[in-house]
Amino acid sequence: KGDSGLSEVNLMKKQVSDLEGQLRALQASFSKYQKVAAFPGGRIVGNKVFVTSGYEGTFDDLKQKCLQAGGQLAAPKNAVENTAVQQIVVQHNKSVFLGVTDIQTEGKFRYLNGDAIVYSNWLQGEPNNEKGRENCVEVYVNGKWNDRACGEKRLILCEF
Ligand code: GMH
Ligand code: CA
Repeated sequence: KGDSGLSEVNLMKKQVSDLEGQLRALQASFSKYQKVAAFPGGRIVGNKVFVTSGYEGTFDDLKQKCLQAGGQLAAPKNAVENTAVQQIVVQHNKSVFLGVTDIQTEGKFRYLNGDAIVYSNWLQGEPNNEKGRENCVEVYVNGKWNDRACGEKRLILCEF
C-alpha cells in the first residue's frame, strides 16, 4: 500500500475544507434570502416563513394560491408561530384564513393534510359553527381564532 493511505487522507482533508467553504457560502446566501423572504411584512419562525401578498379571497381560493406558490396556508402550531401570524394580521388590519378546517368531521379541526390540530387559540365561545356553516378558521387582530364560513373573503397568508 505504501503511502497511498496518507495521500487518501490528504485528499479527504482537501475535500472537507472545500465543503466547509461551500457550506459557509451557502449559509451566508441562505441568511440573505431569509431577510428577502421576510421583507417587508413576512415573519420567520424557526424553519417557517409566513408571507402574505395582500390578496383577499375565499378559503379555496387562498388555499390554491398558496399551493401554486409552493407553500400552503399558514397553520401556526405553537404560540410563537401564532404571534407571528397575529403580527401580520395587525399590520394589515385584516383577518387571515388558516390552513385548518373541520370540513371532514364537524367539530374536529384538522390541518389540510388531515392530521388533527396540535395547537389552537380559540376566542372564548368559539368554535360555535354559527348557523351550522362555519368550517374554516380566521385569526383576529388579538391573535384569537374564530371559526368562519369558508366562502367569506379573508387575507391570504401562506407558510413556506
Ligand atoms: C355569533 C355570536 C358572536 C360571534 C359570532 C362568530 C361568527 O354571531 O356568537 O358573538 O362573534 O357568532 O362566532 O363566526
Ligand atoms: Ca364562529
